[in-house]
Amino acid sequence: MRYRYFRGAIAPAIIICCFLVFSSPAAAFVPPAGEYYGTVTIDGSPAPAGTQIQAIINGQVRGSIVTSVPGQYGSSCLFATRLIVQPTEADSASHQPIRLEFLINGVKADQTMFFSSGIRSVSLSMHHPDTPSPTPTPTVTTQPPTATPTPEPTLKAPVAEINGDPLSGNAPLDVWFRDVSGNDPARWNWSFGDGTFSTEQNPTHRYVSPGAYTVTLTVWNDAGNGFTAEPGFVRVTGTPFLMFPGSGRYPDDLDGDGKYEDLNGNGGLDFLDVILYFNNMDWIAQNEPEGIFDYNGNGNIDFNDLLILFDRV
Ligand SMILES: [Ca+2]
Ligand SMILES: [Ca+2]
Ligand SMILES: [Ca+2]
Repeated sequence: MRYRYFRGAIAPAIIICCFLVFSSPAAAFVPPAGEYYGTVTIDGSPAPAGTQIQAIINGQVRGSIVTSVPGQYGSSCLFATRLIVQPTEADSASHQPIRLEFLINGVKADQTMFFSSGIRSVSLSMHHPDTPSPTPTPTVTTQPPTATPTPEPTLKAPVAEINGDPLSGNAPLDVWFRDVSGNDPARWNWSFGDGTFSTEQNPTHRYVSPGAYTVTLTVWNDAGNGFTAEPGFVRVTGTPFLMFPGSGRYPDDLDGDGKYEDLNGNGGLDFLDVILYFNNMDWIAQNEPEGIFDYNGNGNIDFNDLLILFDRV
């Protein structure tokens, strides 16, 4: 009876065990650990101390470190704590290069590389997506190991749109124009409505005469162009801003305080400006926007203004 039981159940079990033992393959090669260190940034700023960095192979965590100083994980020092990455036997079973990814506080880092043993410096960065995402948790993504390349975003023709500041005021009026076009234009052509133009993206322009100005912007990129025209976009009031008699340039406000001291517009404050002021005091009062030459702010052009200008030379 015992023998029959042996033959019926135990003997096949022993045979299966022996088969399993002798048929299992030799242990696969496990590469030595890699040790990583370097800089780490989040959205372009140094990652704060306490940031968790995880090394991911085949969707599994194979190493982890928490930073102790801002913007840096591990270091090259001999005894420093580094991010130790230890692939498993299964990771190396395919005999293919081992793909290594990183998570920074649970969010995928910008860098992906092949694993290598030994000490290695790798600068890591991570950018949160523009759309608000749920609080990142330090769980492992279940992405397949081979990352599929994201398709290139297709470029669209730009849609022109403009802004500016200020859009009204007395002459001379300095307006800072801003390009707020959609679809990433690469070239710009502004027309300020007074016969002047600019190819800067965000130009500043000085209006010298009262009026309502139509501002246009043409934009280009590799996919096409866009155009917008804004009638009456800039409204300039007050007295026209003029060049001084015999001067070929507009006066200038050298320090941006709203008072114009470079009367001949040669880029500096000098005795010629004082002489020009002295010779044209009546003319200024009658022709120019008075306030910008009224240095003492008493409401008229007087000798005290002249002395103030003289003192500054
Ligand atoms: Ca000034
Ligand atoms: Ca001058
Ligand atoms: Ca005055």
